[in-house]
Amino acid sequence: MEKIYSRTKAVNQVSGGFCPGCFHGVIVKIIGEVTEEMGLIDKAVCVIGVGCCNNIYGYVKGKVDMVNTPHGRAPAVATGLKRMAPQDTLVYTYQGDGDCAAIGLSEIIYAANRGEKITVIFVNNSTYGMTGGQMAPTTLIGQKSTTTPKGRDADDVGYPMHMCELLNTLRAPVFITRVSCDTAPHILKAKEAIRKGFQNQIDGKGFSFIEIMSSCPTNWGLSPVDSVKFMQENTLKEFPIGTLRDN
Ligand SMILES: Cc1ncc(C[n+]2csc(CCOP(=O)(O)OP(=O)(O)O)c2C)c(N)n1
Ligand code: SF4
Ligand SMILES: [Mg+2]
Repeated sequence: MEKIYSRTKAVNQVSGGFCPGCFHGVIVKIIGEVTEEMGLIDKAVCVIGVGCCNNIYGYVKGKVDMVNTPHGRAPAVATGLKRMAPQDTLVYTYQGDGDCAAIGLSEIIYAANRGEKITVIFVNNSTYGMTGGQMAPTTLIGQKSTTTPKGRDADDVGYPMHMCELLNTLRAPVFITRVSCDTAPHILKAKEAIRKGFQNQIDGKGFSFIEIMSSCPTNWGLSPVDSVKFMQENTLKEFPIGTLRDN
């Protein structure tokens, strides 16, 4: 599988893929920047989950190789790709919290436990954005969703799941970190975390997991500015940013 083309840009200059104020767009941009800055455009394969993360398609189409996977199965598909492709292929998944922490929980746990040499970019916006705002595993206690109209009640549906902490119980992962998009300095740190996750693959190290705290103004029913406030006053308290492991 040898690539015979050469490109200079990792992201198309298009608009309209995401709702106004949604951080998916920012995350796609910084992934593209890191891919370009590290000279990895011709080596990258983006393995896309199902959800609003699917909209990455329009941005990377024709720029970076990609595979669209069934809901939750991105780590399994990435495993096959990484094992079969030349060693220097950069395989990363782009997944939401519904995709990665609900329907795909088994895939992510076992890929991490096997220490697959892939990078997982996990966007936590505490909701099923694409399908209209149902409760996700990461929905906060008391947070309203279409399936918890009175707010999430732990007695009924349990507590928010912390994917970084869960994966940190396994031995194999080499890099587990939680970053955020709520401020410009945090976005720069998120970009550095993506760079580190990609560098780990170049260096032949194991599984890297980057959780990026995000928002969903549309389904939270808040303006973009109020969504950031909600993140700072609520989501980031439940999901504090920080690196749990860096081997
Ligand atoms: C097998 C299967 N079950 C359910 C769905 C419906 N579905 C599409 S996206 C989605 C949730 C996406 O939420 P998340 O992964 O958090 O992404 P977001 O849109 O919030 O970025 C669901 C349940 C589906 N496409 N396939
Ligand atoms: S529905 Fe939510 S997660 Fe999806 S693009 Fe709109 S704001 Fe972003
Ligand atoms: Mg989500």
